[in-house]
Amino acid sequence: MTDVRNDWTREEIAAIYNSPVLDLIYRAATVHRQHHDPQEVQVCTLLSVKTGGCPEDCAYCPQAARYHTNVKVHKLMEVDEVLSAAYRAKESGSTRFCMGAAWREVRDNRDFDKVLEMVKGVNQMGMEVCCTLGMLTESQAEKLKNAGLYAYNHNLDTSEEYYGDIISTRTYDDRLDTLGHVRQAGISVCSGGIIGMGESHQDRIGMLYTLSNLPEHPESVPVNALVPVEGTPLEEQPRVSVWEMVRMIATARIIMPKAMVRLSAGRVRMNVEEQALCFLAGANSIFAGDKLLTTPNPEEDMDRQLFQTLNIRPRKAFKDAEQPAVVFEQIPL
Ligand code: SAM
Ligand code: DTB
Ligand code: SF4
Repeated sequence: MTDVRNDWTREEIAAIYNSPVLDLIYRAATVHRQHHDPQEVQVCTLLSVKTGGCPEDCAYCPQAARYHTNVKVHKLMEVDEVLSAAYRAKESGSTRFCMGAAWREVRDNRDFDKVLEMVKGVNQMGMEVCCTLGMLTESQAEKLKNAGLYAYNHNLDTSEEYYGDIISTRTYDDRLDTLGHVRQAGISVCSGGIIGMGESHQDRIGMLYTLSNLPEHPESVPVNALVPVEGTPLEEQPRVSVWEMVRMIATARIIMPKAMVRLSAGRVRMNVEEQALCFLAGANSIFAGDKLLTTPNPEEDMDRQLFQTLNIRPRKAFKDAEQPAVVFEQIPL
C-alpha cells in the first residue's frame, strides 16, 4: 500500500509526470487499485445557480462580464427551481450535486441566505451537496457547513507562477486562504485546475506540487481540459491531447492516492476509448448531465453507454463520510 505523503518535491513530481506514458498509466492504475474500487465512478451533476456578469477577469471563463461571450446573465435562481433540478439529477443517478455561482466572493446578504436554503434542501434529499461560489470567509464556510454542505470546489487552476497570466483580479494566496477556511470548517475540499491554457509542463507540475503539499490533500481533484469559448482571451487555444489529460490524471492519482480524481470539463470532445484511458490512469469521478455550467457535456445516453461498455457503476453517496449526513424523508417536489 502506498503511503499518503504531503512532502512531494517538484523533482519527484516531474519525474512521475515525465515518465514513459505506458509506465505512468501502469503505476497510476496500480495505486488506484490499492485505494479505490476501479469499477466505481462517482457521478456528479453541476448546476449554474447564478450565471454570468462576474467582475473577475479569469481568461478562460465565459462568465466574466468583461468578455463578450454568448452567455446570458441570470440572477440567482429560486430555491424550488434548484431543488427540482437536484431531484432530477438524483433520479438519473447522480450522488453529488454541485451548485456554481459566477461570484468573485460570497457576500452576507439575502442571496447567500437563499444558497444556504438550497444547500439544506439538497442535503435532505440524501445527495452530497457541493458549492462553488468564489472566495469565502471563515464564518461563511461555517454557515455553509451548518446548512449541510458536504464539499466546496475552489480550483487553483494553474501554478502560482502562471496564475498572474490568467487572472489579475485576485491572487493565488486568496485562493489558498479560502481553501484553508473550507478545511477549517470541516468541509470536504475539492480543488484542481485546467490544462490547455498555454501553460508549460512545469506549471502543471507546479499546480500538482501545491495541491499535494497542502497539510491535507483535497478529497477531490478536478482535472479540466480548457473549453475554449468564443469571446474569451483563450478562445483560440488548441485542444489538449488525451495524453496530456492522462499524464495529469495519472500524476494526481499517484501523488494524492486517496483523492477522487475528476475527469471534468472536456469530456464532450473525448470518445469512449479516450475516456477509458483516463479511468485506467486513475480518474474515478465525472460530471454527468448535458451541461457543465454554461458549456455542453455528453448526453445521458452517451454516458449510459460509456458505463455499460466499460463495466463501471456509479459510486454510492457519502461513502467516505465520517458520519452519514442527516437524511430526511425524500421531499416530493
Ligand atoms: N466563480 C467561482 C470561482 O471562480 O471559484 C465558481 C465558478 S467557476 C466557473 C469554477 C471553475 O470552473 C473555475 O475555477 C475553472 O476551473 C472552471 N472553468 C471555468 N471556465 C472554464 C473553461 N472554459 N474550461 C474549463 N474549466 C473552466
Ligand atoms: C470544475 O473543476 N469544473 C467545473 C466545476 N469544477 C465547477 C466547471 C467547468 C466549467 C466549464 C465551463 C462552463 O461550462 O462554463
Ligand atoms: Fe467569475 Fe469564477 Fe468565471 Fe472567474 S471563473 S470569471 S470568478 S465565474
